[in-house]
Amino acid sequence: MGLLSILRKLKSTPDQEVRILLLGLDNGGKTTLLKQLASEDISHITPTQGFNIKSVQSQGFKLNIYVIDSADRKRFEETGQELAELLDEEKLSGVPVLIFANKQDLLTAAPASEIAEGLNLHTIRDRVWQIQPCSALTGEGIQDGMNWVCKSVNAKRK
Ligand SMILES: Nc1nc2c(ncn2[C@@H]2O[C@H](COP(=O)(O)OP(=O)(O)OP(=O)(O)O)[C@@H](O)[C@H]2O)c(=O)[nH]1
Ligand SMILES: [Mg+2]
Repeated sequence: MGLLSILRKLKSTPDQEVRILLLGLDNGGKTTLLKQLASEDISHITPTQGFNIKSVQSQGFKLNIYVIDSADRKRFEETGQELAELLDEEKLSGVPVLIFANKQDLLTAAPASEIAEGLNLHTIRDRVWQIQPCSALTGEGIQDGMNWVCKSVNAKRK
């Protein structure tokens, strides 16, 4: 499913705005993920300068997507701290968070369960969250993640 059909799904109630904040350390795969969602060519991607934020206008519903390079174990601590800061952010309190354990196509990738444990995700109790293994390169797992996004948006609307 491309980004457009996801947006169409989310926008079926036109007076509601959904804002998705896509974050993660550099080199995690944010741009590749976005391009994958937009079904664009992903063979020529260069590092993005500054922040990588995709804001989707469609009622004050917010959702965070946090991308982790599952193969970059040296940076697990750093990405964990970054995520913890994000969860501490006042403006984002209670905002559902989807964590993509990206780059699962690499043999050296840590399984999502290991990342979840390492990052103490089970201690998150002030919001709904989900960790989804994926490969932004092959597209595997992204659909499942975005289905969770749609489900969370719809649950909040009821
Ligand atoms: N093997 C593999 N490589 C990936 C995957 N996703 C991204 N990459 C590669 O990782 C590198 C960084 O990907 P980007 O999409 O540029 O990462 P980013 O998070 O946008 O990085 P910045 O723009 O620097 O913040 C690129 O060489 C991608 O091809 C994946 O799922 N598997
Ligand atoms: Mg980028």
